[in-house]
Amino acid sequence: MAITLAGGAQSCFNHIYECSPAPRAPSLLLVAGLMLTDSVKAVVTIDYVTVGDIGNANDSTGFGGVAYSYQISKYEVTNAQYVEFLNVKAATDTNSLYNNSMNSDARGGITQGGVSGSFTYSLKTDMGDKPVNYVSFLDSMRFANWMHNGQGNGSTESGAYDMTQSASTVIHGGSASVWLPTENEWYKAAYYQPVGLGGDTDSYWLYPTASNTAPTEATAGSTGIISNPGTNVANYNLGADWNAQNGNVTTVVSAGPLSSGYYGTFDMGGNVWEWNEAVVDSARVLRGGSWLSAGASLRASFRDSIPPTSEYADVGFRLASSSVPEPSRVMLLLAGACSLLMRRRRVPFAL
Ligand SMILES: [Ca+2]
Ligand SMILES: [Ca+2]
Ligand SMILES: [Ca+2]
Repeated sequence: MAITLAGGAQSCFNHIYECSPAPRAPSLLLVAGLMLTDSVKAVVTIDYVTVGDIGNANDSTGFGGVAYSYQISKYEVTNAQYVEFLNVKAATDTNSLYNNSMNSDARGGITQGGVSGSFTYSLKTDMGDKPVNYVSFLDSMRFANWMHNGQGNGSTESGAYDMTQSASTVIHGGSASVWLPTENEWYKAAYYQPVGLGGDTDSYWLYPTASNTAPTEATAGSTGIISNPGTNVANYNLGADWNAQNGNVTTVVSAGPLSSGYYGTFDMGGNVWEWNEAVVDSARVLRGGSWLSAGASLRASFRDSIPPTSEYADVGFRLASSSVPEPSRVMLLLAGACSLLMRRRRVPFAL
């Protein structure tokens, strides 16, 4: 059910409040080197982590088992990354990749200038390294297609997803190189850690911060960087107040590495809910909770689902990708290719 907050943001989620642990003292100072650099690049670079531990069993919830190695993005897709997408693919925004609430809502991060046919998009102050929001499942699939197709003029309509199919059921094709995580891929990256490698007794944590204890609520400095980074911190439950908002998105790296999941992902609990490919009654599934959510929403036992066209201030996404070959294998392949090429060309010198 949609609710409207005093700040104008909307959410479709019921509040399930719970007690939070006492805030802890900050134990980590972020340095400038930790901040994302994507905002200054002309093209979008996604940082991925590899999720191995192939063939793990499901959690007691029935989720989390994945029989192959894959990559998942370390951070939620940011406004800086999405604005690059808009500037090349939404001069005429026939697919509604842009939502005016990205401008009108203080928690949105992107403005639109010009007229249809020559729209241009810019980042709002301090919003480049915040997760993009007001993006539907459709927008997220189109972003994945564009990434799959090498960005630039790459198509948004095919590649990972065939956009002529129903948004209520379409999933990525087998040849996709970039896609939205399946629910099991998302779940494993968020909650799994083998018991023999420091994980919980059943190898699944309750929260995506490698913990069974509800995270400390993040607080924010004046530019939206989490001001109490450290162990088991997440942006949820309206704790991150800045830019005159009661609860807001925060810089995606700023909870610090001590609050990441076992595989090194950030903000899988809180900041923004994240789309995954699962389907429930023609709706698409969200996981992880948001800046607005009570702690229960961050748990492994919690999932929500909303129509694929929904766009809210507390919903964004991250990407999955195929595993890259190990460096040693790449070198072997390159060496083999060079050797073959030299033989074919019969050249006596090195390439
Ligand atoms: Ca849209
Ligand atoms: Ca457990
Ligand atoms: Ca999140």
